[in-house]
Amino acid sequence: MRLKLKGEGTIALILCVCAFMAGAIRSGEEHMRKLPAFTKYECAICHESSNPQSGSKLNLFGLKFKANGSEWNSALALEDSDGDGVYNGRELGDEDGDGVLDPGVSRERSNPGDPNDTPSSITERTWSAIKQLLKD
Ligand SMILES: [Ca+2]
Ligand SMILES: [Ca+2]
Repeated sequence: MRLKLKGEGTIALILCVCAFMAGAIRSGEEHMRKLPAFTKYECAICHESSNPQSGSKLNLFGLKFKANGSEWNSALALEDSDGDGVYNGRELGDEDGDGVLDPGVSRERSNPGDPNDTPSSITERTWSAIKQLLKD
């Protein structure tokens, strides 16, 4: 009988943990949907990990987004949260922060929470590939 109670207690604990994690994931998705774009980087826009667990650390943009009430607006668009020299609106593809992607933009240009990822770094790689093709 005692073992059965332990088993039931374990199952109840697992169900509580699963429900808590599902709530945390749903909460993260609600926040993500407030951004103008999130299809390329998803959770890594705000978290240090692309597959964050409950309690996962926020990156520099995630901290600013949270401090801004988890709202995307022109003030946040004009900041450069990760300090890479490219403001958040440029990186997320919504330069004026009105929540609508810039013309011709279908997803994030780069990650506003990653100082090593900028639109220009993509261009450099593209140019490098073009130069390599011209050499051949
Ligand atoms: Ca930036
Ligand atoms: Ca960046």
